Order: sequence, then structure tokens, then C-alpha cells
Amino acid sequence: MTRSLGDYASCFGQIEQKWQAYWRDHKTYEVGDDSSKPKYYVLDMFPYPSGEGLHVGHPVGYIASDIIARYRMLQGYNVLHPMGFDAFGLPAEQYAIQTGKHPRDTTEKNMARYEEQLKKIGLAYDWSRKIATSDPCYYHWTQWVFLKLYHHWYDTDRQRACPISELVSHLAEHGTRGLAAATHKPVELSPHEWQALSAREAEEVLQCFRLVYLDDALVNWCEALGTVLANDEISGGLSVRGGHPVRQKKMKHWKLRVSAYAPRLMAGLAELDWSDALKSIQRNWIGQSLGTEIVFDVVGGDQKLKIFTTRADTLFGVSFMVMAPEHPQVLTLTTKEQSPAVKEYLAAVASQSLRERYLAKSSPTGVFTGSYAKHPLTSDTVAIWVSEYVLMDYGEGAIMAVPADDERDLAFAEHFALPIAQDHKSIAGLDGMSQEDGICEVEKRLREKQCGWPKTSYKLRDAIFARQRYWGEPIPIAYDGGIPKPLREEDLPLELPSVEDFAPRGQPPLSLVPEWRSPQGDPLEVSTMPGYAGSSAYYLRYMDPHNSKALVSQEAARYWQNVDLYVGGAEHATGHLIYSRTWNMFLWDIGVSQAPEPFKKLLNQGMILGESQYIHRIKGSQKFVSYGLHQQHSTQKIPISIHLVRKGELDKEALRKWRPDFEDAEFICDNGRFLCEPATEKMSKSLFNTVTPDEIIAVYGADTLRLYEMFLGPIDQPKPWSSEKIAGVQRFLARFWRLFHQDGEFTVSQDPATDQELKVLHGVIKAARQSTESFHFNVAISHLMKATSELTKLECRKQEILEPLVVLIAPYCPHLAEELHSKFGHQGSVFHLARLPDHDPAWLKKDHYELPVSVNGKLKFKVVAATSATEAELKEMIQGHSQFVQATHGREVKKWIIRPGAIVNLVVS
Ligand code: ANZ
Repeated sequence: MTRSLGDYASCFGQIEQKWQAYWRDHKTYEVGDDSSKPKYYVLDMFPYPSGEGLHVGHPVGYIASDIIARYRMLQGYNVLHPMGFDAFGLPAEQYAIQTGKHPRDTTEKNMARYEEQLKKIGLAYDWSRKIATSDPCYYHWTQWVFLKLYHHWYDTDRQRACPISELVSHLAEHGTRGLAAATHKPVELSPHEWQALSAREAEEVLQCFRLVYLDDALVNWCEALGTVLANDEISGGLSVRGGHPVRQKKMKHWKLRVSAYAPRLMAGLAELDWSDALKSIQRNWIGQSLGTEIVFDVVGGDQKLKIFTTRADTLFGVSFMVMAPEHPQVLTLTTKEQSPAVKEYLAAVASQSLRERYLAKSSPTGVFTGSYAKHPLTSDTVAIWVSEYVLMDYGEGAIMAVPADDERDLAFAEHFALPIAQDHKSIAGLDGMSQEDGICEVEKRLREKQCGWPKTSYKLRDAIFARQRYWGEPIPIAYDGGIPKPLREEDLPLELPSVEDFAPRGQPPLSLVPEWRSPQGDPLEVSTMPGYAGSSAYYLRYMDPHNSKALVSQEAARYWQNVDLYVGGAEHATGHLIYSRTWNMFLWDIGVSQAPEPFKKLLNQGMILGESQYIHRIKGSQKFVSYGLHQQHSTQKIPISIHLVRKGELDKEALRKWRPDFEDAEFICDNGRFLCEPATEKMSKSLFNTVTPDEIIAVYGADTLRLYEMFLGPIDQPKPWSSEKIAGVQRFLARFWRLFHQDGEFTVSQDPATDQELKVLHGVIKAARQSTESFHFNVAISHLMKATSELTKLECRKQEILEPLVVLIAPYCPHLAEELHSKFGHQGSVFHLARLPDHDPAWLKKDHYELPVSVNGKLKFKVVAATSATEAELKEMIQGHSQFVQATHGREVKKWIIRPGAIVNLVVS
């Protein structure tokens, strides 16, 4: 078989440009809310438009989702497949600080570049629905959701968000009695007390309930970045970006009450078609713990201390109790004698950085409050201590310590010489019981005494909802004498003002804008929203992106419901995927979203890794050694551009041009060759190992790029990129193209297909469809390749076979498919006119077929042949046939012309 590309090589560029222009001019992928058709919503996690543009690793998920989008179009679905930009964020701002260029301008430029690159790949996006989170028409609705959150609280009995106005009526009538609400601080008030509060005090109470609220709490403060960081922005006590130190700082800041939704976030997972790995990451993050809340009376006085335990069965082994240093009762429980020691301890804890605080200590630290609690069932007294190993924001912020059963409690007891109760189960009559039975028994006894109840705790924390930076959504809150005053919905969007100086100087850039005031003249909030705000409900906005009256109309939300397939990286498991599920649940509570979960199915694509190249320099010199010799010297590894290396060997001249500072370099070669060290790692500009889709498309075409990215391996696995093997994939497309062409002319026949041809066709329809639907794109491509080889061997040029094949390959190679489809005489896009072929199982069952045998061109007889039979086997069978001698008149066969699956012709003299 010829390995040349033939005429495909000379025309793919034209074909791709032609169809991209056609799609643009005919708005092929613009989609309406056509409720007569079933809907399918395919979404990619929208990118942050970085200044570096896309490299070939980025589109792997986009191509996968595009294949599914096109596949569904060919099944008759109305497919929503939008794209947009997560355009606010730190990198544009850091760049602005370095260059003085306004983040708006660099972001605009980067988005245009991304769009151009994505269009070149031939992705079927409905660009008329494009959104950018930094566009005021878009963030109008991010701010609107903020106001809605502000005006709602969470009822834990009804498990839903409810209007603050209802809460205010309840407080006026009943105080906090009968109220089951998610709060971050305990609130107890009589109706009389509520009515007597000043406006400021009343607002402070309401802040304990609002779904976005102001809280005075410890934050991770990064001096170098001048901003607060979320826990997932810190690794090992340093900022993920830049690796700067982070310390704890007390600050008033906005928080999102994600914790209120923990039970639903947990329960909802069961319904989702997500990978087990991802679900378990979310489950651990939400951290559900079934346990018991127990109330201890404090000796002398009427205070009580509440604890949370998962081991109520160990209640009789309690030797002491421990409170978190931040627990609100620490000072009220501290006796006069112990007061100096406790205060000193609290100050020492507060002075640590968060990193030091959570670092495992060589020995426990803590201090005695001087107070004792009374055991609820035995009335024994136990000492109350304070220690940093108890965390304020988990359970009740206080524990009962059982050194006999818990390691941390044991270490604490040993260090401070506290009693260790042994054999406590036999004392309580719990011995011989399983842990579960023991817990039930103790809970029963506690219930009788009205001092303990089952309780479920969650590790999920409320999330900080503010950054002390410029390039984000303004928070629609003004302050009237220090009291937060939300803007009215009519005053939205609250537009980000233009500033000249973006650098954080310990205070946010917006605080330096004198005219940053509400329409009523009140000073506005100066921090902006965090990165996850704009990405939390964007999937809803795509359903109705130009609506100026609502985030999304009821009709659009009812029709599109939620995302059927969401494609993106697994690194968003605890950030974006928690926040957007929470926002959707809130928007469902208030009747905006029409589905309880935003993303039904999730596909996490594996990363495409780059192949970097390093050269070894002998330390302190300008001498470089070939890779094989580097161990003989003390060397430093320097990453170099992959374009300087061919088959492992360095192009020294090219290196000197690329790094003029290496002009005097000396090269110590190995057998006359200077080899570089290859490494497979993340594609990144700093490692000079990026390959752009543009350069691949220019040489091989977008269809080849698409096919190749999918052919590299299973979609969910990481895999290294190699530009070398791409040519093989292009040769496949050339072979596919040749099925339809002879001497450069489109040549197909109307002849009826043979059994064997039909068998190949129905086999590939079945296999390619099954593999595509189960996201095994690489397997589907193998089947298409195999069928192409078989049909090439059979010299099949029949429309009956080739036309369905075009539709089958269309999701993968849309340009090529459009061109061939049009050559069959169709006017319009294959994605509008064609339907995916179905396979006929009858063809796949058949393992025998009838093979006509002619002699000198005249049909003589037929044999029944196995589909698997080789030419030699067919020959043997025909020679042994009862009519063979008669048909050939016993003469010698000069030539056998065998077309398996079609016909056999014998030439006899
Ligand atoms: C008594 C006990 C005995 C406990 C025993 C454990 C083992 P999970 O499963 O992670 O939910 N705890 C409760 N609140 C805490 C806080 N704010 N800071 C630190 N520790 C806290 O863990 C629940 C257990 O962690 C609780 O059960 C409590 O210790 C501790 F043999 O109570 B246990």
C-alpha cells in the first residue's frame, strides 16, 4: 500500500477553512430553545484566558466534549454547547502590576486569541452565547445572586433557604424559640430582647443567619500577594502562587455559608454519574460524621458545655474535657486564679502562623481553666482544659477526652499527668456490646436525662467570599455608619471603576478610589468577589445569555434543566464543583434553577504531558556535557526549547541563537553526538516544551489534531504528547479519503454492497457507536481505522457503504465529513441533515456467505464460505466442489481472481 498522502495532503487546509467559514456564515451551531426536540447540554469548564494562549494539552477535553456534542446532533438532539471565559482573576492583575497594562485590556486580547485558536480546531460552539465573567452584563447576575444570598437564611428543619423577612417576623414574635437555623455562632434571644436591639445590634444578629455574612475571623493572610487566600490556595503553609509565607490574621470579611448545604451536598452525590474517585474526594471534603451531642453542666453556676463525639460508648471513660482556644466560653469558664495562665496561652496560640498552628507538635500544649464539669450520667467531676488540638470550627469546638481510647487524649493526659479511666465499659455495663450497640445504649440513657442527642457534623467550612484585590466583581454592599446596606437590585450592575494603580498596598485598590460610593452616597465595600463567584452559576447563564431581566428565564431553565455532560479537570473537585453545586441548590431553593444538581455526568480528562529537553552544564563553567556523560561531573540541568533537539541530539548552532549568552559554550560530546536529557512533564512555557494547536493544524490540519489527541490513549488518563506519531494519524485520513476518490476525482458507485462489505460497515457502526457513547474515543478511532483498511482491501467504493461511514466519522473529523457529505450531493451541514446510522445485528451474526464462482467470466456455481476464510482456504474449497471439474471442463486454471466476500473468477485456457 502506498504511504503517500495523495490528494488529501493538498486539500485539507482548504477544506477546513471552507467549512469553518460555512459554519460561521450559516450559524450552524447556534441553538434555540426548540422544545419539540429532546435537549442535550454539553459543557466544558470554561478557561481562564491566560496570556500564553492554548497549547495542545488544553483542548483534549474540548475535543472530547465536541465529539459528544456532534454525536448528539447526529442523533437528533437539540444540543447546547457553549463556550466563554472565566475572565477575572489574579494573573491578569499581577501582569497589570508588572506592566501597567489594564487587566481589562489584556483580558480582552487574550480572550480574542483563545477564541481564534478554538475556532481553528473546528469546535461546534454556539459563539452567540459567549460569556465573560468580567463583562458587567454578566456580573450583574453574579451580584444579583450575592444579594439573594444576603437576603436569605437556611432553615435546617425544612432544609432550604428562606427569606430573611420570614426570620425577622419569627424573631419579633417568638425570638429564637422554635428556630432551626444554620448559624456560625449560637444565638439566643427572646422577642422582647430582639425588639430592644439597636439597628446595628439587630444587623449583627441577622449576620449570624444570612447566607453571605460578615464575620470577624482568622484568615490566611499573604503579605507578599497583599491578599487573603483560601485553604486550597495554600500548600505547606505557603501560597500556591509564588510560594510566599502565609500567616493568620483577624479580619472582618465576607463568607459564604456553604456549610448549611453540607447535608444536601452529601446526599446529592448518590444521584450523580461522576467517577467514584471524584465522589470520594467530595465525600471526604464534606466530611460527614454521625455522632452525639452531649451537654455537660459546669460545676458551680448555670453554665453548660456542649461537646461532639463519635464515640458516645466511651462516655464512662471521660477523664477531662478540652475546649478550643477560640471557644466563646473560654474566658467565662476561666477562674480568677487561672486567668493569667489562660490569657498567656491564648496569646501564644494567636501569635503563631496558621502553618505553625496546624503543624504536629512534638508535645501537646494546653492550660487548665480552673473549672470542672459534671458527668451527665455519673455526676463525677472532670477538669476543663483549653488546647489548640481542639478546633473551633468542627463539631462544638469542645470535646470529652477519653485517654483510654483516643491517642491524642492519651498524649495530652500523659503530658499533663491527668487521670486515665480504665475498664470504663464494665463499670457502665457496656462490656461485650459492639461499638454501635454501646453508642445506642448511651444515647438512650442520655435522652432519658435530656442531656444528649444524635447529631451529624460536617467538616465542610464556610468559604471566604472576598479578595482584597481589584480584578473581580464588586460586592454590592454599601456601609451606612459601618452597618452593611445592600444595594437595590435596580442599582445593579455595580460596575468596577477604572483605576491606575493595581498594586495591593495592605489595603485593596478600591479603597483608594474617592468616588467609590453607592447611588445614595454611602461608601462601598472595597474588596471584590473571589475567583469562584463568576464560575458558580455560569452554566445557567448560557441557557439565556442575553437576558437583561433575569439570570435565566423560567422557560429556558425549564427546557435546558442542567448540564448533561460536564468535561473538565479533576483538580476542581473541592473548589468549583462544591461551590457551583451549592449555588445551584440555593438557586433551586429560590425557584431560579429547575434542577437540584447542576452537572449530571462529569468526565475528567487526563492531562497531556509535554516532552521537555534538558542540557547539562558543568557547574560554574560554560562547558556542557552530553547526557550520557553527566554523571562524571557536577552539573546543573537547564531546560531548553524542544525545537532545538532532533532525535535526542542538540542543534548547537540553534542553541547559540536561542540563548546568545551561551555563545562561548563548549560542548563535550559522546561519540561525536551531543545528547539532551528528555523528561515527560507538564506542558509549560517555563519549560519550553509547549506545542501549540496552531502549529500542528498548519502542518497536519485540525481533523488530524482532533483525531490524534483522542487517539493518544484513554481520555481520562494522563499521556505524553509526541509530535512524531501524528503523521500516522494523518495517513489514516488520507486512506479514508482515498476510499471516495480515484485519480483525484470523487468516485463512488451505486452498485449494491456485498455481504462482506455490509458486514464491515455494520461491525464498525456498532463498535464506533458503543465506544463513543462510553467515552472510549481511542477505541472508536481504532475501529474506524480497521474498517477503512478492510474496505480498502475489498476495493469498496459503494455509496451504500461509504455514505454512512461519513456520518460515523463526522463527530471526530467534522471538516472532512462535511466535504465528503457535500460531495454526495447534499446541500447543508451533515450535522443538520444526517442521522447516525444504526447497525443491523443480522449482519453481525452471519459467519457464512454465498460466494459466486465464475469461469472465464460466466457464473457457474456458488459456494458457501466462512467469512473468516482466507484466499487459500477458499481456493481449496472451490477445487473440492462437486461441480468444479465440470465447470472447468477439467482444464488447467491459469489464473485465480479471488475477491473474498464478493466473487471468484477462474481463467482457464
Ligand atoms: C470521644 C472519643 C473517644 C472520640 C474515642 C474519638 C475516639 P470525626 O470522626 O473526625 O468526626 N472531636 C470532636 N470535635 C472536635 C474538635 N472540634 N476538634 C478536635 N477534635 C474533635 O472525629 C470525631 C471525634 O473527634 C470526636 O469523638 C471527638 O473525640 C473529636 F475513643 O469523642 B471523640
